Amino acid sequence: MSMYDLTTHQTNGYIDLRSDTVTQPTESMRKAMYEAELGDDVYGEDPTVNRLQELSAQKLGKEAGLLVLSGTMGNLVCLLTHCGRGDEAIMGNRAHTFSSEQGAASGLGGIHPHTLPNQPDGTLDLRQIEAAIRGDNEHYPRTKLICIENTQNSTGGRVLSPAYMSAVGQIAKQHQISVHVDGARIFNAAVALGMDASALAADADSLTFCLSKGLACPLGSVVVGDEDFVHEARRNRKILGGGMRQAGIFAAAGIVALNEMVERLDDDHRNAKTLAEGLSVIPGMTIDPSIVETNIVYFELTAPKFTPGAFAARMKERGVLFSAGAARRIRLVTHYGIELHHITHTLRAFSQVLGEAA
Ligand code: TLP
Repeated sequence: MSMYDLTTHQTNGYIDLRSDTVTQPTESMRKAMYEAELGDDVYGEDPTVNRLQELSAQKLGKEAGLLVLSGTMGNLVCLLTHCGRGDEAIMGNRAHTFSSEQGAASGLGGIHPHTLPNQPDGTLDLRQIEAAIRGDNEHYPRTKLICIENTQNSTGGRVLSPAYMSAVGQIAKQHQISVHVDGARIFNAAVALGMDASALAADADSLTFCLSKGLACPLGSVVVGDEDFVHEARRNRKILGGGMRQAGIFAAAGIVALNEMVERLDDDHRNAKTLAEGLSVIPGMTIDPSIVETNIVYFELTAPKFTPGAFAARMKERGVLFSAGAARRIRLVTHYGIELHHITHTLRAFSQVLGEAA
């Protein structure tokens, strides 16, 4: 524990705003994991995995679910299921599937990404989507898929509305192609909108959501879709080495997460808003708090005295952790374990460090 005694749920002693992936499992998750009934899931015989998959499908309004190890694995399994080699998938130039998965879709699947610019609100322009869908011509790859990310991480955890999701679904239907939703944080979107996540998945052929972000599980994501899709996705999970045995040991935490950890995401959103509003009055950085809708806050470090790395190092000395590379646009993420008093401490530390720079 650091000299500040800052956090209740993290073991590193920092107010760790690097990501919601740093969350630790709750007491009831640990208990459920200890008590989980297990079987061999490659035989389909782990009752806890089966329960999590059914519960996930039910929450997202789909026929079936498939437990995978990570969001990256879930997205890749889905892309491989929708597309063959040389097929094209439309996605945002700031989508996680495009920028942060090592180009896995093309590297491992031969899938050709067709990127469109993410708008500041996280969406892809509907006319641009329509225009990007290829006609039948022997020169062209075949367009098979539209990938949408909700919430959209790198534009600031932006929430895509059910109306937008269904407009994308309509376009896909007209052109007989599919929609995949990278819903790593779909429950953040649902809670921000005050609706069931199923309303956001209604027009998706597949969706991946993460258990190991704001929902605080130690690992895991779930893919949902119809029975036939999940049957094929299961084959693709296996070829990627994702066939698991007594996986109920962590599926048990997933069940607790879906039952106990969704509604509290609202606390993370409120804390993110408070953080953004506090940051907006500190000289040396710029931020528009009005665009903070969920648990992700981006600000621009304008104080010329600091490189992002030097700034992060000074904040770390004051007990606050965030990632900083070369870019002056810096991300902070709120999550389980970050409470209002941590936000207050963080704002004070920002003021002090940037005050030195004035
Ligand atoms: N995001 C991580 C990093 O990879 C950037 C984070 O800290 O935000 N889709 C979205 C929208 C994501 O944000 C992430 C992870 C993933 C997929 C991949 O999930 P994992 O890390 O479980 O493979």
